[in-house]
Order: sequence, then structure tokens, then C-alpha cells
Amino acid sequence: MTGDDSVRNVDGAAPPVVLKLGGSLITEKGRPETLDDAALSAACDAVADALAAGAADRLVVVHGGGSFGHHHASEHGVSTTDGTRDAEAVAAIHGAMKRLNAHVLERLRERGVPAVPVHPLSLAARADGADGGLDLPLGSTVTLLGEGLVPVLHGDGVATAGDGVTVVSGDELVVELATGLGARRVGVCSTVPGVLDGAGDVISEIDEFAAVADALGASDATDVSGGMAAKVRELLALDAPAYVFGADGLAPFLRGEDAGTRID
Ligand code: IP8
Repeated sequence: MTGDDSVRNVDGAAPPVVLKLGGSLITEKGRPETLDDAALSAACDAVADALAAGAADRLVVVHGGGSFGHHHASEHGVSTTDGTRDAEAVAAIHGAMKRLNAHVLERLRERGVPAVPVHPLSLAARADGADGGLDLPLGSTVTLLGEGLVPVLHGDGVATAGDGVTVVSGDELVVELATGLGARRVGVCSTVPGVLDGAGDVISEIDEFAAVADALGASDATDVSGGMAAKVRELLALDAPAYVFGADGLAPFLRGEDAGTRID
């Protein structure tokens, strides 16, 4: 896929934009199930303004867990690699994510954004276990987009062969959606203004991992530390240009401009 708007994707329509709103941006991470109301409202304003202006029509939103999902996941010892077969634990994690999702949807809808939920627990699976890939059927997301709606997915529990239910992160969903939908652009909005170098300055552009491995504190060959280095690696592997930016970068990104760090 390319950034060329004239290119059509699998459903014959213009490729969508995939936007992740980080859990640390839209919630207060230290306080269980607490929204960062101002940050969430500002993000929803930016999305509504962009849609009203005709920018970013065909938009898929993904949000993270912040103080909703992570709080319950850690209470029950569940992570992307450690699963549970305890239905109460699954209900607690999924229920918290649905509550956060409902807040995001409500704020988008009250600004005129036709946002509808897509819950990954009901769709996705890791059929080969926690180490295997994510199978995320895209039929509902593609169809909702085609109907002029804005699908809003979220980090969630995911059925995992041999491990019960593990966590699927918003970042993993972004990669699956961007690849499967042939996204035009990908944006990751969080509390940091971009990918930072060793001196704490935003790196404006990354086109190969080796060039920034030292600054990110990761070796080129191995990256068990996860975090930003892993995120950069995954975004580099996408065909679409990806941007990592803070709250101030959201409006420019949705207008089609560069914001934060461009990873391509
Ligand atoms: O905040 C995790 O999503 P993330 C969601 O994108 C849960 O890592 C259920 C903890």
C-alpha cells in the first residue's frame, strides 16, 4: 500500500487512517478507572474538527487501556503472555475496557462523530498460543467504514489457544488494522511528543532501525526491552507512513500534515 489517495484497498474504497489514542493520554494512569477528561475531550474535539473539515474521512480509532484495563489485568496476573481461564477475571478486564470504550464513544458521538464500538474479545484469537500471531477478522470494521461510521477498537482480552485469555494491546491492533486495511496513514498519539533521542529531543524522521537503535537504548539485533524500540520496529515494518506524536500533534496529523516523529 502507498500513501497515494488514488490507490483503492480491498473493499474498493479509499484507504483509511488508523489512529491510536494511548491509554496514558486519555486516562489518569495512577488512579483506577479515572479518565483524563480534559485530554480525552481535546482529542475528541480534534477528531470531530478533522471529520467536519473533510479531512480523515474513513477513520478507524483504537484506544489503549490506561487505568481501566491495566489495573484489572495486573490484579488478575494477566498480560500479553500470561493468560487466565477464570471467567471472572476476563469479565473484570473486558468490562473495564468496555466502560472506557463507552466513555470514548460518548464523547465522540456528542461531537457529531459517528463512532461505534468493535470489541476485539468477541472477534480475535491467538490460535497458535500466546507466542503466535493475532487473528483479527476485519469484516465488521471494513463494513462499518463503508457505511460511513467510525469503528472504535480497544486493547482487550483475546482468546488464546492453550492459555485461556491473554491481553491484546492497542498497539498490536493498530499493526493488524494498518496491514489488513491497507491504511493510508497511521498515528499513535500519547503523552510524549514523539520518539525521543538520548538528549530528550524529538527525532523528526526514522527510516531505518539501525540509525536510532542506540538512541532508543536497543541493539539492532535483539530487543527484549519492548517499549518505544519495539513500537518503532513494528511501525517501520508497515507500508503506510506512521507518526508518533503528543496531544499537540493530533490536529496536524489528522489534517494530513507531519507531526512528532515520522516513521516510514
Ligand atoms: O494500553 C491494553 O491495551 P494497551 C488493554 O494498548 C488491557 O496496552 C486490557 C490491559
